[in-house]
Amino acid sequence: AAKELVLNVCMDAKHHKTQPGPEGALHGQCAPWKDNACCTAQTSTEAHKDQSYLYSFNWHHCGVMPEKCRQHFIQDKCLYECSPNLGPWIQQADSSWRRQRILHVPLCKEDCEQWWEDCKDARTCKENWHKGWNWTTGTNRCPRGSRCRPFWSVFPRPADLCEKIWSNSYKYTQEHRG
Ligand code: FOL
Repeated sequence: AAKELVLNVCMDAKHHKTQPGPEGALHGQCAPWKDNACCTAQTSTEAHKDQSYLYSFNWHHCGVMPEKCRQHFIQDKCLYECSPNLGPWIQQADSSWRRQRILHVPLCKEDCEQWWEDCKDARTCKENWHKGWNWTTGTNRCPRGSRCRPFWSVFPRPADLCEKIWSNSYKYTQEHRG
């Protein structure tokens, strides 16, 4: 049936397994996915590192990201790398580093608002973190002409943060948790 085609699948992206399966143990905030995951244990460990090999991405490009904010980015990485339940939102991506992406995954209102609240005083120079960085040193640095500003200024509303930062991977919704 049609639903079996989108349930319990992994996207064809940079670090995902070809099919979901049990992992025994996953690191830290990725542990909830251990019984059925699209990430390996190694990827789950990397998801917690500041400068992991996953994308060589530097969260601290405008000074140190506060710990409470960092935890939301780790959680995002765990969901993105490990979830076997993103099938309905998988799309083809015309990108050099992945064949598929997620688009408009609904995010509970409270999850998006807590992410924004805990990051509002962190700083960044870009609204879309997927594109336009200066990678000449091997990690992302702010491009010429951009300025480090607080998240509340770059992303005035919670929906701006959740939707824009990863090119509409998420959609802010009025749905509640649970
Ligand atoms: N989390 C979620 N929820 N969705 C995602 O799509 C997602 N993607 C990443 C991490 N967490 C995510 C991957 N992040 C580049 C930058 C960020 C990144 C992966 C790759 C990068 O290399 N950017 C280049 C352009 C590369 C290209 O498009 O060819 C740049 O110009 O900065």
